[in-house]
Amino acid sequence: MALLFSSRFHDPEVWRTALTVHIPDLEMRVWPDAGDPLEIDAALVWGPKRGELKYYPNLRVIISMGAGVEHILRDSDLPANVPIVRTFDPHMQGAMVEYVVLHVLRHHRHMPEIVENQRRGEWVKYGPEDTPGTTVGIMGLGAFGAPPAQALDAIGFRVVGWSRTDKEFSGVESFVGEAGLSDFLAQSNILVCLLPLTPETEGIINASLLEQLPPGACVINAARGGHLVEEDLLAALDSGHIKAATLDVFREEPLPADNPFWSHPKVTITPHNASDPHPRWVAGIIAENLRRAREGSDLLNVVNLSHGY
Ligand code: NDP
Ligand code: OXD
Repeated sequence: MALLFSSRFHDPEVWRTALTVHIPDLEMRVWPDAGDPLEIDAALVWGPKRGELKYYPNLRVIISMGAGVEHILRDSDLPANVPIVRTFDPHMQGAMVEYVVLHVLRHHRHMPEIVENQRRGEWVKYGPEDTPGTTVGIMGLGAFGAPPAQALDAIGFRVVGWSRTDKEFSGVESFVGEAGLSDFLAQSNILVCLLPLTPETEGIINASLLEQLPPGACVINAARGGHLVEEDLLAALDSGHIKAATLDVFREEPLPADNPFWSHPKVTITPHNASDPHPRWVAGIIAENLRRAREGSDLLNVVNLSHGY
């Protein structure tokens, strides 16, 4: 049986090398050269072409090349009854902790302004900052939201989290669903989005959400570009209600050269690299899911299709 590799964004040979360490006899076919469709029993994908995956009648598992799965679920023509699994590992979770802590601290310690002042040769003092009096609000307390929440608590910030179901993490106050959103937002001086992109969360960072944040709040989006209504953030930055933003993800990637975020003085752009799934890190978990799918045993990190993540 063979693994189908399908991504326009990843180098198949790098992934083949990493996977072969765990599966020495790996048979991997790179789309569109899938060979006999009957031989494909697993697919490792990022943004597969619409309808592509239903051409393999013996497919046992669809493996996302990363933690997000919206790039698979947007295909309305997926094969029925084939489980989808997400891919991440502790290295990736650690990288997200670094990214969120880095950008929270940059905003908290006024680094964008200090760097600008240095360019102008201006000595301007800020602070001292009240860290326990600063609340970081994390939207999404899953595999990538919970570890930064706990790291920020350890540094001394007040941390609140928002999720669909209640959470009990020490040092993180939990807010739940629609009913808890306004109270959560009203206290989030720095808002971090780590939600999956689903029909419920598409466009969630919009004018109505932004106006519920305290004046001078900062926004960090490390989830998906589809969470953000770009014009609404630009308006909130230009009015001064939102002080600054860090954006790792965009509706169109790479971010087009004429996008106003590139030159906006209050925006920091990173090129969707908060936490990349490095093949060497995640090959082990992918190999494990492939082995389980072939044996018919329980898979790891299975997507709940009714929740969409
Ligand atoms: P998980 O599925 O582990 O967690 C998702 C969290 O979001 C859960 O806490 C869930 O609540 C909450 N949630 C989902 N829908 C809603 C909703 N409608 N209302 C309130 N809360 C909701 O996801 P991960 O943490 O693994 O990943 C999150 C996203 O981060 C990924 O989908 C991906 O898009 C992005 N990502 C970005 C990376 C980057 O490099 N920029 C790297 C890795 C991930 P509950 O716990 O109650 O189910
Ligand atoms: C992911 C990502 O979903 O890197 O893993 O964005």
